[in-house]
Amino acid sequence: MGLQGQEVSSSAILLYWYPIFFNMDSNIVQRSTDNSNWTTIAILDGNAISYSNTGLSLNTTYYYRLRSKNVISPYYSPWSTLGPETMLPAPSNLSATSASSSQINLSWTDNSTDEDGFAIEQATSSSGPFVEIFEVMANVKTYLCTGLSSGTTYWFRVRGFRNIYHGIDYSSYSNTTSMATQGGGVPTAPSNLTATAVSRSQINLAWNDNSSNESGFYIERAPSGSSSFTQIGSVGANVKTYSNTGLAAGTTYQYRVRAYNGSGNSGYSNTASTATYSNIAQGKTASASSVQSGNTAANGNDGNTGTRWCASSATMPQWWKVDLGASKTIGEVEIMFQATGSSGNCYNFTVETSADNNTWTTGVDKSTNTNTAQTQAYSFNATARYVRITIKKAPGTNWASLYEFRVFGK
Ligand SMILES: [Ca+2]
Ligand SMILES: [Ca+2]
Ligand SMILES: [Ca+2]
Repeated sequence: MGLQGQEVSSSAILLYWYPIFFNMDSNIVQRSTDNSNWTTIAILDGNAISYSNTGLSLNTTYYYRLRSKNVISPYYSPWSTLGPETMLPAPSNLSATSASSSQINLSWTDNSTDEDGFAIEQATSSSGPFVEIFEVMANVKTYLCTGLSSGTTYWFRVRGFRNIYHGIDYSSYSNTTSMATQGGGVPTAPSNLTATAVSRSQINLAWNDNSSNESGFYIERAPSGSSSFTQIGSVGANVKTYSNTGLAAGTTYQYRVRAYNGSGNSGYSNTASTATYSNIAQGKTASASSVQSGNTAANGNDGNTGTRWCASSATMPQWWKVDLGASKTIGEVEIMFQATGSSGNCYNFTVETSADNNTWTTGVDKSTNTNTAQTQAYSFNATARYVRITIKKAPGTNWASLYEFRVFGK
């Protein structure tokens, strides 16, 4: 029945076939990576004529086969086979430079060894539509895009292709990049920059895009109290947000952005600053359902990883609670337990928050926890004054106990 396949990305293949046997009850699709051991990946309706197999890996060879089944006889058609199939890696690192008022130069990294060429697509908006403007030969890694309009932003993406008997295999797309042609002057400066902390290590930026001819925006950062800004990243044209990650906890950062194009840079936006979340639980009033002599509730948030709170017996559940002193924005908790678990033998717990020490909302439910690590961090969003952990089970014969309970927020 002529099983065919077209790779539609670097991880998906569209299988299709022409039915020879009609009035069959089902189509059985099998896959192999050695052309010897087969696994059924789909049982389709007898009238099916295609199947999309996704989640495929690069550097793996795939074989496919298909047969139809009629349950009454029962009768199986002969196998129709396809393969070997190897997926085409996507090109990467697509970048663009503005060469003149009518030309943008593209370059990319060629990651494939058996492509027949690369197809270049262009759009005049970040959301497309992208239109193929040219195909270059195999191993070509540049394209000079000419005949463009002056002072105009264009978006580009590239994908590899391979000519096959019945059509064309395609890789996934490269990154999309934007660039403006020269002319039309420098862009208008962005405005209304805001900086919002969302965790102990991340601040999100947002701004107003006031220009129609930018190639993109540069993001700059300076430490608190400093005027020495350095560029930390860039985004494409019409992008109005940026997430700065990998930051230090409880630290204030300043930001400013500006637009750029082939004619130069815009002025700067306003400067916006904020602090990442810090541990707002340390040293605050703590209490617990029970306390073993010497291992007080206060030990659970004293900032010392050598002291711990422990319940007074093996009885479960046991809770430990901190009063943050006022309503706070909470984004994450981190618990350093007394013990490390083993497979199927770890702390089971919930973390709840409350505004009034009476009504509680679950932020983290690890009642059936599988994380055996001694220190575990969980993100959730809440506005609350009280945070409580209820330990329902501890590894082995351990009692409910923790060295440190940290709450990241502000
Ligand atoms: Ca190549
Ligand atoms: Ca814009
Ligand atoms: Ca401690």
